[in-house]
Amino acid sequence: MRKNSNTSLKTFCQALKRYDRFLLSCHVTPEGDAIGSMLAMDSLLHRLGKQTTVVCQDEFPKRLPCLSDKRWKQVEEVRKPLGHYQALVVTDCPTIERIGKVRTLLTPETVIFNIDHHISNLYYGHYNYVRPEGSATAEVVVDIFKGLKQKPTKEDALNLYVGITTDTGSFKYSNTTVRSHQVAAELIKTGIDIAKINDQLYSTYSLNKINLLSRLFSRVRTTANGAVAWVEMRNQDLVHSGATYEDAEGFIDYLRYMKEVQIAFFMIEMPKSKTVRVSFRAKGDYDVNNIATCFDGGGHKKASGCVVSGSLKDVEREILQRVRLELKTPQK
Ligand SMILES: [Mn+2]
Repeated sequence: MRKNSNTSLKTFCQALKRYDRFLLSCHVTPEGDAIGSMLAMDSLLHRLGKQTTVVCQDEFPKRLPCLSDKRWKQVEEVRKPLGHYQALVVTDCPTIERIGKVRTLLTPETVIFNIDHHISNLYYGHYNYVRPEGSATAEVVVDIFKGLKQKPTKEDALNLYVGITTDTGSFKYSNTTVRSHQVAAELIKTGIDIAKINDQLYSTYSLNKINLLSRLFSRVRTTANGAVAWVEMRNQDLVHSGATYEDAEGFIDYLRYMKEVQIAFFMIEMPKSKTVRVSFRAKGDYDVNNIATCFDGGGHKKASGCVVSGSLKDVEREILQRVRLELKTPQK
């Protein structure tokens, strides 16, 4: 029976203890918070004597060399018969669709544990522990460690710290709270090397990436006296710069760094599918979760995304229209 609402920490932790064979997964195109949270949950369940398998639709991202890929499996590599796994732990996914092809490993009997911090979460689990006030899912996972009376090891701390620091933009975004810092402080006490972690996370650019960025920078557009900024990435940009899709990750933050900008969006032309992936950032009172939701996407107030079908030109027009509406009526 699905609950469609939050489960108390106690009930959530007790329920975790009842099962023995777990799959753990996170969203497609996984990033620091999704992976760090999932790996920490894997370690926690392992310590409680559970059998666990970590599985994701996509490859382990190359840009996270500070995290370990040794537990990582893709769907084709999971050889156990269907129904072998009793439960699935999902981290950082507002909807179950976000795990992509991992859904093919589930049966109607699979018990779903949903751990997340997205405000747009649909409470799709049999057990849901969703804390939108958490800066990162990793912060929510720390509660679960406490609920099960376990302390993060140094490796768990590394995984969780990466989740928090990447989701808070190195503790700069408005989702950063006193608690994010407190949790980070606890994690740092295990002896993790944060200078090294930060270098591994951010000092990673290739010349190809720099060339891609220079193409994108040269085309940034603004409207509404600079309150809205946007740019599109075309397949051609990758061909000419030799860069990859991963190299474009985080580009939207540069738009956010512009002084007058209140709402920024970044459109990526997807190969062959005639769809455009759009990410949004907001400052001040503006809410881009609202905007993404209009296009069947979602996320957070200050950071969200969606996939829209159509040509870059059409999508740009539709998005700009909706962005202008938000600019007129900011959500408090
Ligand atoms: Mn997250």
